[in-house]
Amino acid sequence: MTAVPRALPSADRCLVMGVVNVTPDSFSDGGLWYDASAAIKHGRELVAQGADIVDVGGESTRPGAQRIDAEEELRRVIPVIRELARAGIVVSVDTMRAQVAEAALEAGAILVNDVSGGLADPYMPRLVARARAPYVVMHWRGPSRDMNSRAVYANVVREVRAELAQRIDAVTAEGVDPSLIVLDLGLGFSKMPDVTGPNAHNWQLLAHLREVAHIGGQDFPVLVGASRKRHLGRLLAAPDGSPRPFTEADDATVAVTALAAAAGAWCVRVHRVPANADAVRVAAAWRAATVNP
Ligand code: PMM
Repeated sequence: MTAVPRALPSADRCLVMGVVNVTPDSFSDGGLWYDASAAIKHGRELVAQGADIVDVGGESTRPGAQRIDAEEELRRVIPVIRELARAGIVVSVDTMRAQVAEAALEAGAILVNDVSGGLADPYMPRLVARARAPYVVMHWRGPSRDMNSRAVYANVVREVRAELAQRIDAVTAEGVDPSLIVLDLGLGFSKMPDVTGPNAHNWQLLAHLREVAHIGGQDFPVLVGASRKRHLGRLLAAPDGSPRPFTEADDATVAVTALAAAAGAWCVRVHRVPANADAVRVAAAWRAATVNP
């Protein structure tokens, strides 16, 4: 593969990454964009609505999900990535496989979003290093099928930070340029959805996102993937305790986006773009006025 020097996408505000799950079974939008032409149309729509990046994934990571094989993953994502990239759209590929990342970069993706942070496929960091691609390293403790059993922390902020620091060491040892690394808190991945108390893992990480990403004296850019996740459904539960369905958690996602962007997040990964695109602009104005009163 040709090594193209790439830079991290950036703007004077938090970026918005719109999600296109080319899957029959993703948590919140499984089946909607399973057909390539529907996925391409949706990707274009997300950009028209204000997305800076379109994240294309072919494998569901919902709790309990089983893995699909590489051929099926390639079949799902490559035609979609090729077409969106051809239209000039900044595309990221959501994959844990080096083989899929390599084909996606060749098809025009510019960023590799690896929810396993290089743990699922030992070849991934080297591939990313050779391609000089921006690399999202998410906090991950193991496959989705049994991730809830790994959601055990004495201090979630300290432990996630330490585990991300280990991943940074591991991937940079394979040649990944630290200036192309984005960290992700891994919301919902081996994290309990509690609203308060010691198991409010997602909320504790969100409230300390800058601290989690301050590693080795460097402030790494942070990607926040809170959209429609279980901790929002739990927060917004009905009086009888039944969680709010994920399709009715988009307003809460926007609230998280505003707070995360105001706290300095680099990017938010969201399913519904328009209100989130507004929220990052609100946060940018808020931050600018804080810096220049
Ligand atoms: N969440 C999902 C999939 N990919 N990638 C990153 N970097 N961060 C996330 O939090 C994340 C991700 C699962 O959500 P979905 O199936 O609803 O898209």
